[in-house]
Amino acid sequence: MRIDVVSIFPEYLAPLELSLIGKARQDGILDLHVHDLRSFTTDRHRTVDDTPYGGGAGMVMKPEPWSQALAAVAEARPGHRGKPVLIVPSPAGERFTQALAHELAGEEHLAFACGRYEGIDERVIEWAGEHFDVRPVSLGDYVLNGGEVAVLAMVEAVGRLLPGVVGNPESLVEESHSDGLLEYPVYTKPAVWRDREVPAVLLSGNHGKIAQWRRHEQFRRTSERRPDLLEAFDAGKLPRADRSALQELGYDIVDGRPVRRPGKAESAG
Ligand code: 6GU
Repeated sequence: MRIDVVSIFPEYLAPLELSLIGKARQDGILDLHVHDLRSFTTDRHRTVDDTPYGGGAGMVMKPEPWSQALAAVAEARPGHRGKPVLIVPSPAGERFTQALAHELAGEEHLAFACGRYEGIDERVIEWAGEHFDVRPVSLGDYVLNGGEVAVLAMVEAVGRLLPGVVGNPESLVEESHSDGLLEYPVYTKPAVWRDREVPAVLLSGNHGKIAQWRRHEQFRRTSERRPDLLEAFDAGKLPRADRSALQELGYDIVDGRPVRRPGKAESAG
């Protein structure tokens, strides 16, 4: 996969040389290029921003350096079919999810346009549609100073899904959000630490029981921390053990979705 990132702070992307993503680049799995937006300016001061039409606080990124940078990125694309995807990190974008990470991991070429200040002149986003499949994307409902930190998160989430990046692909199967539930809690040695014991079932050697306990913990955690996820969970054709786990946690299955049983107080455990 090829990835191009355009930013006025290319140094912000330095962590992409580390760890698994850094290794993926060395191994030739990820061909990542970071571009300095200012190198596409033509004035002496390398200006990238100006005051907003209509007034208001802050500055807006000028269209010309962006169009030059994005045209160069669109040119550089490794000769293939279709438009590359241009991700525009923005709190006003669609939500970044594991599903979107999987979708993007299937692309040959991704580009990221890191805005700063109050954002990029909207005409650039419109024009870019001629060369890219443009997707404004948000990490969540909070505001960052610019797209760089969001790009670090998205490149890591996408990059680790590329074949050969994560050593044991099974790690990708049993993790939070891979099946719409949060992950179960994990423990390692010692079996007793500061008077706290590892749940006995995990020491039992009974793999059926362990799998059942872990599944129950996934439902319990998701119910406690992310009831929105549990209510959206496809409970249509669950095995009997899963149905009773949901029952125990106070959920009925209605039209294939878990629905909190009314009137029942939070049950213990
Ligand atoms: Cl993707 N960008 C910025 N600037 N702020 C954000 C964000 C993205 N996601 C949440 N807040």
